[in-house]
Amino acid sequence: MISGNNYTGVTIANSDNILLSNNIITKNVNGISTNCNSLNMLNNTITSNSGNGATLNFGYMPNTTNRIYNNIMWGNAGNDVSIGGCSNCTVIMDKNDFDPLKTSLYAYNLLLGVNVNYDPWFANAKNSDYHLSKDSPLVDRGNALAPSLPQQDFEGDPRIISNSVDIGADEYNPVSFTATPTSGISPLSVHFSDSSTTPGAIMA
Ligand SMILES: [Ca+2]
Ligand SMILES: [Ca+2]
Repeated sequence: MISGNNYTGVTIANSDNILLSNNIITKNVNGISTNCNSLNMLNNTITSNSGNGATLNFGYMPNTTNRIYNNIMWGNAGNDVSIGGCSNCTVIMDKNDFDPLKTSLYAYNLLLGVNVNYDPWFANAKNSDYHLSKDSPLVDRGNALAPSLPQQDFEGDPRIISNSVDIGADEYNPVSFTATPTSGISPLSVHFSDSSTTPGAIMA
């Protein structure tokens, strides 16, 4: 998780062939800023930054392609996503979550697929828990055929669980859980039940 920076959480400058995936970039001033060629940006969660979310500038190298797939760029104070500098390149944006009223998208060849604008239903954003909730509209809404799709999500879950890949850094895993008792008398007794819809044993 990249959080709490006073200026920009992630800056990528003067580099090419970048793969940026499975990052949670939150509560910085600006989330991410690039100036590069051939960016593959997949399954990041960029939210709750007090400035802009993703400011993606691309270089002048001709005939390069930048691929922006399956990212949450939502809930930032400024623009969720801006694209510029692409005077001779292609930018593909598909299956991302952002507010179209908080964008600035200019590219020589901009290919917009099916992007969405949904509250991600994070588990507990106030406490920086950016797991997707069970009923999040972003579950299974990503593009599973995106080039360079990672094998795992940000915490090591398989990148595709259930019908398809989710949007954002987290793949919702119905059998994963976190238990953090804050009070009680030892020994604590905890009961688990399996609400998953796919076969498999619970390990506890
Ligand atoms: Ca899924
Ligand atoms: Ca997960």
